Amino acid sequence: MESKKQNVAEQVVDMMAESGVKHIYAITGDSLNALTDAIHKDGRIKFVHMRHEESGAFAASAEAQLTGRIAACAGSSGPGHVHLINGLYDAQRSNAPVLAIASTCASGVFGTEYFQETDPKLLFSNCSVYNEMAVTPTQVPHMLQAAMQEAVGRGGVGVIGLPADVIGQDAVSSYAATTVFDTNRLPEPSEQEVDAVAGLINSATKIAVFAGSGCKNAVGQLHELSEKLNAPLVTTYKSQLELTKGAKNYVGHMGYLGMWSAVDSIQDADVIIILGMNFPYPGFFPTDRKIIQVDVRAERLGRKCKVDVGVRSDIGLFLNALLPKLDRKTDSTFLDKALQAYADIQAKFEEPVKNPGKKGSIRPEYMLHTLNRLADKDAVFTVDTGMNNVWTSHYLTPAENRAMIGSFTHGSMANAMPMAIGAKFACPDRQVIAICGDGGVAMLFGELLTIVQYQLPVKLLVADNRTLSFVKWEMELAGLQPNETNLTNPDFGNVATAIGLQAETVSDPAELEGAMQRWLAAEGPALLSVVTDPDAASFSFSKQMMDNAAPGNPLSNFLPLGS
Ligand SMILES: Cc1ncc(C[n+]2csc(CCOP(=O)(O)OP(=O)(O)O)c2C)c(N)n1
Ligand SMILES: [Mg+2]
Repeated sequence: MESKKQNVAEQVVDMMAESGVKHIYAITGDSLNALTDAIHKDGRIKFVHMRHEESGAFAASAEAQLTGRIAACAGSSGPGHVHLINGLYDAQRSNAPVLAIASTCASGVFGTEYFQETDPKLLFSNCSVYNEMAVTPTQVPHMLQAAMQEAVGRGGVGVIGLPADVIGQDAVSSYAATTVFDTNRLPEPSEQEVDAVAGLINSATKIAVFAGSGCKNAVGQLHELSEKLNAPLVTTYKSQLELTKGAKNYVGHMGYLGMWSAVDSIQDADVIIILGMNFPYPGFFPTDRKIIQVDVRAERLGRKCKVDVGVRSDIGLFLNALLPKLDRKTDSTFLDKALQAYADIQAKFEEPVKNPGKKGSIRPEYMLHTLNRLADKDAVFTVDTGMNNVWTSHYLTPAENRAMIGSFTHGSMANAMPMAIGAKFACPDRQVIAICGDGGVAMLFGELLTIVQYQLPVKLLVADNRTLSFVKWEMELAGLQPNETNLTNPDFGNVATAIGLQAETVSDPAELEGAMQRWLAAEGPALLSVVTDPDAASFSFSKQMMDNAAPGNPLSNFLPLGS
């Protein structure tokens, strides 16, 4: 093997750039400094200097999810890379192809309780598809190629540990490919599998389709399927924007944030067709119906419910093969009932618009309804975990080409602002709106400074309800006192103004729309803090709970079970 003049850091940067990495979200330090230096000298990758490594991982996760390309983050020795972990869990559980570089202390002192010593292989073992430590320069190109290839090929996090003594050494050239191969060969179903599914469907009358993000490249066929079968189309919350534009048979999405029209469609169907989804709650599925599940990932088949026919296939290829074999259904009784239920729920969702709250307590439903009207048709929304998931789930609509990302499977707080950073770097021409909780925004507050430092024109909406409202509801519904859920907040508008953003706080519902227009029209980064009702809640996944909500305020201030 011949030695090149590159050092290991330069080789790593070269391989990353050749593989399509555009940004690395990180904080430099100690053993990472050589990499930072190499990135600047090379010039093809932008180093995005974050204020917390966790945010860097969230930002990379957002970029990877929006572009489908590999994105990168890095943390320095010990605490630097330890901070990556929560964001990496999110990326891994969102199947986002993310490369994480964990620089660490010199290999000669491993196992000696050296300053900042940690073991990245132990640390990242449960949130990665590939996780290795290179202790010689020879290993670096092999491991780096494998980390990126597995991240792209299996959809998840590839981690490579780079000790301080390795990163500055001469690189060793190798056979390892310098690019990542994203093959287009998607799994197809066999004819027998398609025939088995068609037979089951053709002999049934009440059919429901439950679709997740795996359908995003097959939206036309998905709609055709539900129309041909007069089947209610139910989605996951995560995929509600990407799958529902123009869908005639859409009846809402499933789960605790969803609508009972969707839940009942799944409960009452004789045959349920599940396509490309990883919905987390098994309790929503009946156990005595016929269930067909199709997924590109074989390991997902049968994981969430009792499946009768499981098929490993790309959804588009599967539906192309299946659709010609299906008889068109004529009876629409089951579908009509579901559509009516969905329309009734939508009518209730309109009520907060007529009653938008009072001074110091704006209804968050009204806030999201107004945002949905004013945001760009191709906006990217990032959503914090908490009550904002509820409101976005009810009020955001797809428009032309909107996208929504959040911590939908890992369920971490504080994801929206750092994800908006990654989203804006990934999609500079689109409006990027972070919908943040007051608890969420405070958790990774430092990223406000990152946004100012780069003058990154993201729009931050803070729902200042002075509580960890989602958890307050959790506790109240469980019959517990909602202790430790209060937040003493600053005026977020004033704080953001002091930091250098264009910012405003609005507490009068009559002023919300005007403030929102100013905020969205800002050229640079802008923050709008909205003083919202801490007691707003919605239980639309259950007809009974929705019907029993307080009169005149059907979605809010619902007195929970047992109180
Ligand atoms: C990192 C992390 N810590 C704690 C939780 C538990 N949790 C879920 S939602 C939530 C409250 C979020 O509060 P806030 O951001 O103010 O949103 P709100 O529900 O008030 O709209 C908490 C504490 C979590 N999901 N993630
Ligand atoms: Mg809150």
